[in-house]
Amino acid sequence: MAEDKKVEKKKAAVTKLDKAKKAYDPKEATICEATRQMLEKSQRDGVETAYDRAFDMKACPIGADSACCKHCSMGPCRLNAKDPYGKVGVCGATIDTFQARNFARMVAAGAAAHTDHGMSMLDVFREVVKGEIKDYKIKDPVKLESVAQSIGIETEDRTVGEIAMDLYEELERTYTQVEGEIPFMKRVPEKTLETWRKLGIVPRGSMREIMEMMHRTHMGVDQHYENIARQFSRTALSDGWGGSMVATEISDILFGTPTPVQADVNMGCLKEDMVNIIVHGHEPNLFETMLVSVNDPALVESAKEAGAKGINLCGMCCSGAEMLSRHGIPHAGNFMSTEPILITGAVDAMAVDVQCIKQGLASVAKCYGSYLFTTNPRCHIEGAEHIEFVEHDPKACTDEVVVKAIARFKNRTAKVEIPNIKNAGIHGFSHEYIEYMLGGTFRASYWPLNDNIINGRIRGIAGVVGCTNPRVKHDWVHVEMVKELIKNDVLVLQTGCSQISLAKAGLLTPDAAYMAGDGLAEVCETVGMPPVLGLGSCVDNSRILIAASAVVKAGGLGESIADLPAAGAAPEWMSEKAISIGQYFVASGVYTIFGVTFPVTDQTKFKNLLFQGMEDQGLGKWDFAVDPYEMAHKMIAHIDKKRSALGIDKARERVLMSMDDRRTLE
Ligand code: NFS
Repeated sequence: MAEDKKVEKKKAAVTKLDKAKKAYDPKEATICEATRQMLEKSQRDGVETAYDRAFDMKACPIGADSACCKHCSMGPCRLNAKDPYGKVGVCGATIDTFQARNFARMVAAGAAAHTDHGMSMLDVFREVVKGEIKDYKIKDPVKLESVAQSIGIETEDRTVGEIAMDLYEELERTYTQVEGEIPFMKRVPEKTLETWRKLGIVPRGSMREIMEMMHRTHMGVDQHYENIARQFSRTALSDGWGGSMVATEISDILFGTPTPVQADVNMGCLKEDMVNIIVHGHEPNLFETMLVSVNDPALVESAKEAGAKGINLCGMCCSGAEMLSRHGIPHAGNFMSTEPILITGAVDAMAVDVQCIKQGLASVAKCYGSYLFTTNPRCHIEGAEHIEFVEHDPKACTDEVVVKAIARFKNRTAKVEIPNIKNAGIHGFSHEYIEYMLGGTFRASYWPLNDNIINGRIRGIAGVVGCTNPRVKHDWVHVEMVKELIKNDVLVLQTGCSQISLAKAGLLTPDAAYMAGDGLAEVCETVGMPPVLGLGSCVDNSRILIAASAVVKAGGLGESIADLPAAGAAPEWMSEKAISIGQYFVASGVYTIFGVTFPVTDQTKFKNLLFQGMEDQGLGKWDFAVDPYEMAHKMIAHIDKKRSALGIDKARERVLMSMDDRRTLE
């Protein structure tokens, strides 16, 4: 009885607190006008989103500094970040062991997500090649050949089926191999690979690396932060040059290699008078089949019978970014817009697969009578209906989603309010297309890019990628940082949610060249390209690695990726996948800066290893800043440092272009 009273009292306190609490200001939470409108509506409707929860819940300061350990039940142990060496855990573990183990497990989880996604794609590929799956086929045999050749598979006088089977078997080693180097190591510049061999971080197979990482971070195993770091570099490399790269390459072979396509982004892509279906997640197969279902004449007819003008399909997050790149399918918004879009009341069904799916979607969907369907056996959500997507009969799932969406359209009760905002842009810059765009059909090459970097019209290259995060103003950090970079003649390559932030800000159009510095603007105008190139989803960061290798190979900019005037950033990151990506960029030789927060304690040996020691070993290095302009200028300073090491810093001083210069551009 006394217990009951206590609970009642506590409940009352919570309610009182809820009533008294001040809400956050949507204008301060996002620069995305559509998201802002929907957040204001959510406040009017009394519907809670991640923005409310981030406002209510302060991040745990001990966890934020990575100064806690819960790897055994003698703890959880907490150290004092203000006095990091003043105390150790019950087992004697130091702050450096704590941080290295925590960081390593983030890398392992992120790498597992990407590599498991890649493995799913490889499963589909195998079944297609064996003729067991008939709904997909090899759409890009040219890419099949070039990927096969890149890892030493004979292609001459052989059938597509023969090459494909060999490629499958070879790429399976990316996961299952226990000794030796994974196949895509053949794509790594020789000098970069030499550094990895010297450090003992060349990945064997991702399953082995992830397993060993989990073992070594178990209580009482690896307790030297430098040794742990070697294994997390190796694990991350098995993601970037392994699992993620397989995901990208196999998706291109099965569904087509992207070429530039104009497409719209933002919530204005929803249509009030149509059945709206959103696909949100990461594996392109669900989305590809959904595209078939929404075009099925019988289903379209049934939508019309329900009073709709037709069926409207939009993407969100990363599989959305892939469909945007491959087919020009409209994209409705990035990670921090997935709850707000449901607040429009216009979403008849949202089908999700894996990764970055907030559990909170289920309750928001319920508030507006929208369907939320999980489809992947790896991801069920309490409160969401599960319709399993089976690759051997994929249309069964997507047809059912469409049928239910039509029923919801017919019985819509929620008031529909769609922000009337759409932004056009050019997406779909694969590595292959960039090479072609710069060099032309007969001499496809990265040399024109290198030449423009050497002569200083382009100061350097930045990869700006990653999530959005309610701890910072949504989209703002991405947009301001990228604007600052292009203003300073840095060509920006983008993937994932970051690409959508910039597309919404209108920077993925050739017209945006006016925002670039004179040198970069000249190149963009001559080639007809935007100053910001969208390469696709997060696994497509592997395209950036391939492009970096091609730049090294084209010559004149050093011998390894670490020599390039290049930098990477994830200004609004939130996921463990982002940490894995950051680490494989760093291990590949790239200076990489993150925003929001960084999971380390200041003044520790581990932080020093990440922020300086790795560079001393011939790799790249980590950095951190919250302010977008500071981030951009730190990247530029690094690019300039590399330019001066290459002896091309003088070239920038005479960047003014003569008529002759312009002719060489063409
Ligand atoms: Ni990348 Fe894609 Fe977006 Fe972040 Fe999530 S969708 S894999 S993790 S939030 S960029």
